[in-house]
Amino acid sequence: MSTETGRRQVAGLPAWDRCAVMGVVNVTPDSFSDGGRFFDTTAAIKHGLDLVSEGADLVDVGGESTRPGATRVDEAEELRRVVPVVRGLAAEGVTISVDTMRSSVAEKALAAGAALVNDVSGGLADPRMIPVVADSGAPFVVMHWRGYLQGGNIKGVYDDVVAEVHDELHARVEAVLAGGIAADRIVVDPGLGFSKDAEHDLVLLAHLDRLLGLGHPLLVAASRKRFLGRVIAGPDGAPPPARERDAATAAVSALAAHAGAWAVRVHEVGATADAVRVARALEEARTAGSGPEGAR
Ligand code: PMM
Repeated sequence: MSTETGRRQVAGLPAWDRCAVMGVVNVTPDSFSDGGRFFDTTAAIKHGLDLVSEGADLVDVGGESTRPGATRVDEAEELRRVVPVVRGLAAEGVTISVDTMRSSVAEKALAAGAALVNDVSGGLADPRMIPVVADSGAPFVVMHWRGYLQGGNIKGVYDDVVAEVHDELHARVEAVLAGGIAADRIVVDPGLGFSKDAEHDLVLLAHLDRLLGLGHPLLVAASRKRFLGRVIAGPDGAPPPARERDAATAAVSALAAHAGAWAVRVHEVGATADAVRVARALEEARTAGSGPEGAR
């Protein structure tokens, strides 16, 4: 799985010839950047369909906010939020990932038509998650996670963030493989903003090649995150609100696609859909330009 194609393809999902665009539907009242806007089932389904028409290849449906300090939603409520939206989007032929740390939600979302399980805890939050996903045969996103974002855990401590995230992800991938999920169905994700500060996020983004060295397709989820607010802050140092970070997000999408990411997870899809196409065109131009003709 060390080839470009291997990094770009996940068994059980459609193959895209470029970095895929994962649009976000947060069915939550309190998510970090879009909480409350798509809380109602009908609005959430419509939003997912809008994201597809704007260029999303797949839609990530989540019912629990992971923002720092968030309290956990209970299981029944998470199911109530997520399953009807997954069912509604699946009926329209949308490729769906379910963003959950609970095996029960993953299981019911898969039964309702989801194709991929995206667990920000990488299987750590719920011991049943890996067996449930293994039994289903669905692909699985293993994100780098150091626990719930409460208290001291909000800000992680690292000597060498790239090496530590790499090694901890490697250990999770080993656990997931041992639990029976096939190697070609595992996606890795650095977990930007999860127990990481702005510097950590930037260093990780600057070293995506190291994470690609894990030999699995890579998902990058930078959309509207705090580190981008910091990067584009005005002269007074105040970060713009989350919804004014979409141009910066699209810039990260282009860079991540260029670095070889399998997919980028974003709230605003249009600009990122363009960005990944530009990255793809450059890739083609590089290949065309590397022969004797193109070298002129
Ligand atoms: N970040 C959030 C939610 N889900 N999933 C993956 N795989 N990686 C992430 O970094 C990630 C995620 C938090 O973002 P949001 O609440 O602004 O959508």
